Amino acid sequence: MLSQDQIKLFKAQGFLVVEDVVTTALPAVRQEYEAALDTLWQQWRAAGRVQDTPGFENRIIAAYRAGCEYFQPLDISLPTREVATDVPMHTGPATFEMMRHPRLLDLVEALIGPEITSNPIQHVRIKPPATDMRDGEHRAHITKTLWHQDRGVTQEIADDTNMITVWIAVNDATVQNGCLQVLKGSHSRDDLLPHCPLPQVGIPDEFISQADVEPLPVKAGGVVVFHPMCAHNSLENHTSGIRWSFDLRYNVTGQPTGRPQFPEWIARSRAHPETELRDPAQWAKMWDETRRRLSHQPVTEFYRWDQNAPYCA
Ligand SMILES: O=C(O)CCC(=O)C(=O)O
Ligand SMILES: [Fe+2]
Repeated sequence: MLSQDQIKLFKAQGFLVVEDVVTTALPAVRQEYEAALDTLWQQWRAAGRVQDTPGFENRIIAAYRAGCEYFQPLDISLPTREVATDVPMHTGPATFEMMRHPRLLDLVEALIGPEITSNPIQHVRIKPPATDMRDGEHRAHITKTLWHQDRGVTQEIADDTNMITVWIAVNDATVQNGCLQVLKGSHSRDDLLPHCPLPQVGIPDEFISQADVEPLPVKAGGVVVFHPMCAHNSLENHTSGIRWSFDLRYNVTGQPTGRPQFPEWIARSRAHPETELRDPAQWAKMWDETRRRLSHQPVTEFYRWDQNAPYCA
């Protein structure tokens, strides 16, 4: 899947854009999401909150405008703070198949080796146009994402974990609609850059040298892969349509994921193939059990940053 030159480039720069990785998985994923949104839509329509609107993209934008919460029911993880007994999330089989797409796992194997765990820090991000954003909208799943390193938003317990992020473009990601940007050279630093915890965990601008910023457009089906120390953000969506991505993470099996309260599973094992999870129903069940367990537990805070640090003022 990756050439020796691509592997070398990833090691040298801490990120890599690879086109056409999960293209064949996307039609089924789109269909699954259309159906999931349709179920929500029927409820909102029955409650008089939205009008009749055809099309996934139009419905997402109309839902945001109407204040209908589409993010959590379509996300592929539970919230990290409060987990209510009935909090929804998406665990459809097409999405599971995308997460274990052979070309994607070949790419991951080329970078972290053949014993691969699917890390539960993972999200869908379906972003409406910036012109629709409400004042005070800071959620990184809905609006632009501030500069951060993924290691900086994970518990310290995973600081030595060999992990990569695989960011999947479901529609073409462009500078106009809010693609990712990376800070070149950031992955090889010894220490994390400072982050401030509010309103969205982020590295203050004074630590970002504009000359080192590189936007990373990628076509639908392509991915951006990056190292947990590679600082990145995303641009605002200045189009009239949505920007849709998934971000998945994979780590070497047996190492801490950074979110021990959430389920992990073996996506590939050359040594013990019988341990691989291949059943989407099992994946859904793991999350159902996690929801049940966490809804009875106190909330765990997981950021290491102090909002009273001088650079956060
Ligand atoms: O898509 C975005 O806006 C940000 C994604 C991100 O931070 C990540 O994939 O780690
Ligand atoms: Fe990130």
